[in-house]
Amino acid sequence: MTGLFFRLFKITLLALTALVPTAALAQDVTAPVPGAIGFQESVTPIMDSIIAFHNGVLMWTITAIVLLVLALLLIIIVRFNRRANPVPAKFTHNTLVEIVWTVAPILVLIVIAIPSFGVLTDQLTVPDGERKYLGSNIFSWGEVEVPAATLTVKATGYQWYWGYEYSDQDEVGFDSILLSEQDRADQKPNQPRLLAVDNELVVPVDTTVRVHVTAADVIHAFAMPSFGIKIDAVPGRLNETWFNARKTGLYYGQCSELCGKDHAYMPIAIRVVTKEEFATWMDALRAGDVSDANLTLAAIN
Ligand SMILES: [Cu+2]
Repeated sequence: MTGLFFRLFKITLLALTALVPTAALAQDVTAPVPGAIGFQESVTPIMDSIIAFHNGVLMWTITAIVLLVLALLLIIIVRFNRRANPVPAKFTHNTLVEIVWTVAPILVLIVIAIPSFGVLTDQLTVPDGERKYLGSNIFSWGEVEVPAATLTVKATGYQWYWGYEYSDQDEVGFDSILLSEQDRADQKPNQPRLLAVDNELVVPVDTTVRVHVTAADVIHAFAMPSFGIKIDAVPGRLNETWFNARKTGLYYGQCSELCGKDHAYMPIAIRVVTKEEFATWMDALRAGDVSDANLTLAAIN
């Protein structure tokens, strides 16, 4: 009996910790870490709005629904058990209750949908220097100013790796392939398993980057949690999204479409560097190849 009580207590505790907003989590995490809950650190206005939406409207709504259902269950257990209510009522429906339980969920969906459409629109509208974005105050109806896109990157999903192309920089590009365990141990031993790649996508910090996403064979999806990006890569279609990262560093994402047998082996690694580093790197890429260009950056291992 005591064992069961403790098990129930532990489950309740776990459920409660899942409700706590994620601010207490370790910062500077740019890759998934074992045992973590919540989102990775945000470095873009879009991810700010996603986290604000999740920790605000969504969490309050879910908490209210859970508490309401819990209260209803407790009332039923206490007031309508066999001892307290020996003669059950015979009616089968109540018009008012039926209207309420149809209308209430619709209202809940509307409350969730309105701010989420704003966030979704922001994700898919590339900045022109004039439009304003929601940022961490999703009820501001547009406050964050983002400069127009000055760099275009095209990501192509292949079976099973990513190819990157700098569309407005002489269309230079390269492939980005998962490092084998041996290569990772040799070249980048401190980078996470199944996420480290040979060539990261390099972009400058504080720059609006337009991202074009497509695929060459099957459907993939380009997802970078810290940037708030997740968009399908569909053969024959060109999808568009954007980001503006405010912090240098190495960020990891993964293909997010079940695309085939090596779906789990096509990570996305984006390296955000200073504008000067990016200019040097880009000159070297234009003049030679990606290995030469990567030599201009500080080695990461
Ligand atoms: Cu894929």
